[in-house]
Order: sequence, then C-alpha cells, then structure tokens
Amino acid sequence: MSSLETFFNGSIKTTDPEVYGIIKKEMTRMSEGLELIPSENVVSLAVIHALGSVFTNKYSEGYPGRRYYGGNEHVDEVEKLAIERAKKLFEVPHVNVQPYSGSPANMAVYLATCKPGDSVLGMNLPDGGHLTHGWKVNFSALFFKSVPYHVKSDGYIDIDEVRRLAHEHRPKLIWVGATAYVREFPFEELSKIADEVGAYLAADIAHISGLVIGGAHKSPAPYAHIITTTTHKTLRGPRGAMIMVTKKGLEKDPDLADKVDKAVFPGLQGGPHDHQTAAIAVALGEASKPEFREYAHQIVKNSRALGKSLMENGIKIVTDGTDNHMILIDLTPFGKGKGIFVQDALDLANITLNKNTIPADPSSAFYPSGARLGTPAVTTRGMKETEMRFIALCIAKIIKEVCAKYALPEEKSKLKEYLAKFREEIRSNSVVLEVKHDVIEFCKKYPLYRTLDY
Ligand code: DSN
Repeated sequence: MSSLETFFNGSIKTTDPEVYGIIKKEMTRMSEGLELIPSENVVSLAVIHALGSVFTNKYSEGYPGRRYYGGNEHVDEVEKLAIERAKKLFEVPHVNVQPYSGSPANMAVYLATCKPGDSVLGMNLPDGGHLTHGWKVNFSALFFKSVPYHVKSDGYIDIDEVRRLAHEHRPKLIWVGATAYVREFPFEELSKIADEVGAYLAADIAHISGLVIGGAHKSPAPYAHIITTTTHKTLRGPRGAMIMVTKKGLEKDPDLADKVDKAVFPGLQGGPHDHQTAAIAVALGEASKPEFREYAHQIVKNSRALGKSLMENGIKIVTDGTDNHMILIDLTPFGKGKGIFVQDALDLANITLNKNTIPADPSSAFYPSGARLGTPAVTTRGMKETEMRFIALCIAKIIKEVCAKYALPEEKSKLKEYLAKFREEIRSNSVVLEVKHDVIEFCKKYPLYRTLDY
C-alpha cells in the first residue's frame, strides 16, 4: 500500500466517508480529465504529505528565533530551510515564506512600500493583469490611486505607455507580472522606467516562477526590487506564496526586507500556516533537482506545440504563439463573447480551461471572447509534444463543431435562458460525448499518481 493510500483510505475513508467520497470524486475528475488551467498543477505525494503533517497543529506568530509562543524549534527549522532553499534558487538575499497566498503577499508589498492614496501602476486586468495590481473593485484600487497600463493590439505590453504614465503619475510602485500574458516579461525595460521615476518595481512571477527556477524564463532578480510568487503554479508546490527582496531592492532601501516582514506579520497576518511552509520547503527541494529544469523546459515546449497545433487546426491565438506555459485563444473569428460556450462544452468533454478576456476584447469580463489554457499539469503527468497534438485536435473540434453555432443573444434579458438551453443541448451532443470518451481513454496512459490505486 502506498503511503498516500494509507493517508486517504486508512483514515478519512473510515472516519468520514462523506468527505472521503467527495475527495475520491475529485481525484477521479482530475485523473480522467485534462487539466489545462495554466495556474494549476499536480503536486507530488511528498508535498501532500508535508501539507497533511502535524505542523498544521502549531501556532508560531513571529519569525524563526523570534516567536510569540513556545514549542517552535521545529517550525523554526522548517521555515529556515524553506527560506534558504528559496534564496538559493531565486538568487535573492531575503525571502519571506509566510504569506497565505498570492493576494495577501501582494497586499504586503503595498503595505511595505506605499501609503494610502499613493499612485501605483499595474497591468489592466482585462489586458491580462491581476486583481491586486490595481483592478477597480480590489483593495489595490480602493486604497491606492491605481493607474492601469495596457497591452497593444498585438498582445505585447505597451512599454511606451508605461513610460508615459510613470512620468505623468510618479507612482510609488510599478507591477510587472500577469495572469494572462503569453510573452516574456520585459523586466529590464520596466526596471529602467521604475528607476527613472524613483518607483519600486515589483515582479509578480506567480505564473512563471517554476520556469524562472528552471531557466525557461528570464529571472527578474537583477531588475526588480521585490518579487512575489505563489507556490502552487509552475513551481508545483502547495497553495501559498513568498515575497523576495532582491539585492537591487536592498540597495534602494536597506530597510526593505524588514518592512516586508513587518507588513506580513504583524501588518496583515497572524500565525503562519506551518504545514504550508513545510510543503513549500519540499517543493523547493524538488525544484532544485535537475529533473525540474527539464520539466520547466518541457512545459514551454508543450505550450508551443499546443499553440502551433491549435493554429494548424484553424484556431487563432493571441500573438500567434507563446514564450511560456500559457496560450490565449482568440475566439473572435467565431463571434464575440464565445469564451463561456467553449469553457462549458470542454468541461463536459473532460477538458478544463477558463474563459478569459483577450486584448481589446469586444465583449465583457463576464462574457469574454477568449480562452486561457496552459501546460504545467499535463506536463507533470508526462505528456509531451505528440500528446499536445491530440489535445489541440479535441479543443479545435469542440470549438468548430459545437460552439461555433451558438452566439450570445444581444438582449441581456435572454442570456440566462439561452445559456441554460445551450448547456442542456451540449449534454447529449455527439461530438462532446465522443471527445469525452477519447479523453478518458487517453488519460489512462498518464495517471495522476502512478503508485496510487484509489
Ligand atoms: N487565479 C489565478 C490565476 O488563475 O491566474 C491568479 O490569482
């Protein structure tokens, strides 16, 4: 019996069959489907074990050697290990591994560098930016003067606009990083702009941190003052986040590391999630192995192969390619606002991606005209370029043979009814059922956990 079997079947199965049943259903969903949401991955059993360890029992407000409660000698040890591993991998002098997740990490960056009302510059959300980079309903726009920059119609960041806005608004903080950007980030150019106006440059590399470690994307360390990342995307760890202060950051402000630590605790958070810290340490240990380098490069090779095959099958993608783990499908040749049809139909065919806005989207954030997909999870499962061709064929088939004939009604009042009818119809659509069958068969060759018989 594998240890994960013992973990699931030995305990939860008997003590709480209800929760066990739900976990089992989720594992089946993941196993029998192609997970293409670019921010998701499949973590190792070791990461799951650390996450399910006794560290979840502990309280440890403070930092190693400076805790408010007793009994923290082992928490200190594991937190220091995570920090040292991260410092080495990202080549930075200071790391905080306590943020609960990406949004709290970014919030701490504001607290460390800005005062309420200061101007901040970040990529506009519908252009691919993140909520916390200044989107209007987020704290980052409610408490700060958010000035959004955009991508050009070709999908690349408009550097001239960033420079113009930076000189006009003199922001305290400039963000580089995104949730839907398929090209290499121009760290160097944005660093020059930040220096010109005396702003901090924060690189949010949540999506690409695994690629950075693996040498498959340029590192922001020489250019940014601060780097944030979640730990559960290409980095393939538990849900969590880290904030790093670079050498450049300490040169600009020798107190920056201290300000970041104080912003995380006691500024924003209480006790860190020590089980999460242990699992981050495990993931960083895995990321330091040569196999991880290969993995990072394979993610990008797969992404390029998937994008190319989609285009060969008549599907348009933003910027006609990708430099990273992600592809943005532009569905406008089939009409505007098609993302929801594609997401829902593919979901029924066991292919998971998400509807997404595209640059200059003619529709809205709720009914966007694109779809976002990526290769971190399928690459973890062992798929390579050949397998990407199969995936592209399935997606293209559903878009062209199922979704193309549906269109959002112009009248808003008819939307709900129209979508309900669409969802009902696709349940028995023969193309959807055929693709679903093929996907389930295909996935059998790439088990989520090879040693696990759940
Ligand atoms: N929700 C994440 C993503 O999917 O990119 C960003 O926070």
